[in-house]
Amino acid sequence: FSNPTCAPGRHSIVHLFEWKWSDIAQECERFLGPYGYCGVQISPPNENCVITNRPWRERYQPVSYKLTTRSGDEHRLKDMIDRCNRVNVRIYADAVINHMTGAGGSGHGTAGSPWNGQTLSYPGVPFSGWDFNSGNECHSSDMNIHNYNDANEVRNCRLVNLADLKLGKDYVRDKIAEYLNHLIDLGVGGFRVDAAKHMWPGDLRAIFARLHNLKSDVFGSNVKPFIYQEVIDMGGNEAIKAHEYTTFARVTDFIFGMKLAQVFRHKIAAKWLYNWGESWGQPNTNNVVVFIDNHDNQRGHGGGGGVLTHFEPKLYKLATEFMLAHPYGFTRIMSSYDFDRSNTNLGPPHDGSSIKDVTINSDLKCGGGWTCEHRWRQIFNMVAFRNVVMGTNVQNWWDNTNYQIAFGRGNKGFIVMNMDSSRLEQTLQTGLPAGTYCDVISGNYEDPNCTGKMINVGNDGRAHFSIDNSSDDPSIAIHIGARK
Ligand code: ARE
Ligand code: CA
Repeated sequence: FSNPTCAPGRHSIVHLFEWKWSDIAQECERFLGPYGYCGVQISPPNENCVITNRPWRERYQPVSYKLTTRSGDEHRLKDMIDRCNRVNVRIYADAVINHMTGAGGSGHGTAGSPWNGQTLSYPGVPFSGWDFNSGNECHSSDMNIHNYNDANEVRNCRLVNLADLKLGKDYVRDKIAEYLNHLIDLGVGGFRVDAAKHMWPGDLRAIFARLHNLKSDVFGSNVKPFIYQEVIDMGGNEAIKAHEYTTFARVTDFIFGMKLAQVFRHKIAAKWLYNWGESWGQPNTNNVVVFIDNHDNQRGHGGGGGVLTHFEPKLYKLATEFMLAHPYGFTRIMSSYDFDRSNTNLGPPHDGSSIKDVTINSDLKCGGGWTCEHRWRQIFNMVAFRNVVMGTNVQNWWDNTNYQIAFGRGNKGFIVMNMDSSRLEQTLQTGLPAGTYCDVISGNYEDPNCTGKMINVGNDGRAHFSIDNSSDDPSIAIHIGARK
């Protein structure tokens, strides 16, 4: 389950948070396919409860496994999956399988199914009280999780009062596997597993063992879904460790964004990045999905403060460029919508109860409240850089012993970054073949021209770089796919 299932030559996914299926289908065709993205993490596709003012977080409260949400119905979902697969872009579904709605309250879900969190009745599945953990499994006073040092409590009690499924039961495992298999048969390439820390590894293995192979006309024969589990392990003293989950699928790496934020916020000198990766206390590179921020921590929910987000574009772009230039981990780009940071519940741009279309401007960027970090030039050009240099190691590392760094990827790419308080003027060994290259940070390569800076690499592989530290983009990146 640890193989990303991308089409050849593609190595990054983007989380199109709260996008409609119809917009994602178009985005695959008009942008993600042509610009080399591997895939899209979509918001949970199953029926969820309806909360007043439609906050984004209602989608993390399942009512049933019917495929109707504000993003669209099953017909739209299938159309999106087919259209994305056709242009070599895979769909990864956010699977919320630890719990149902909040325990308490009642109502109807986005597909019209009734639910009752008091009696734990979810007839749309159906699940009833017998299918949830009770005082027999959970020993905390109010059935909620309070003590993250107690593995039993974290896994058998309620995460923020959400009705906790009894995943040890075959019936519950079967229902969840049936849901995931429905998505596999529709053509998805894998899953993000929400709140995996709150499920026993043995229960997850039992569910994953029930999963079908991916559709062979798209993925080839005998290919298993790509699975990355949300396990928040910051390397502290909590009872649950990421390594309990990495023997059978990947985990989301929360140390990554926390540490890079410290570097780009000048708490740790950038020169120390020379051994970025496992040496920084992170899992093996083949066991992680890495990211600068996610939909939770960009708004102060779930997992560590201080991460960089689109609200700080200069540092955010630099950190993302570093992530994409460096070989460690499988990379995920966050694609957000704008929100007032005093209201972390605010849902996506909407018109009454429906999500608004994503609007695209002539400069490739988005409008209408959609941030679309994945369409920022510095970011999509580095997604392409990563595709070009994949399979090579870090070489020709250079630093000024402080906040100016540079490194190459074999003989395929080279990046120079200046986070220091003075100008960078250096002639550096790039490892690249001689030629004139386009800097893909300041502009694009539009065959045969560069719209930004040009860098000349000599016969000896050396090139001169000059970077003003006060520039909005104090970095230069070149690769053999953008050579004049
Ligand atoms: C909402 C309300 C609650 C209410 C509940 C039920 O906010 O007050 O009790 O509904 O009615 C998201 C939101 C939640 C929201 C939930 C359901 O963030 O606020 O609850 O949707 O609507 C832990 C988990 C981790 C989890 C984070 C948020 O370990 O799995 O908390 N992240 C995922 C998703 C979230 C989602 C859920 C799980 C639930 O990405 O978007 O919640 O499906 C330390 C620990 C971490 C812990 C963290 C925060 O860092 O190490 O493990 O993360 O603290 O507590
Ligand atoms: Ca649980």
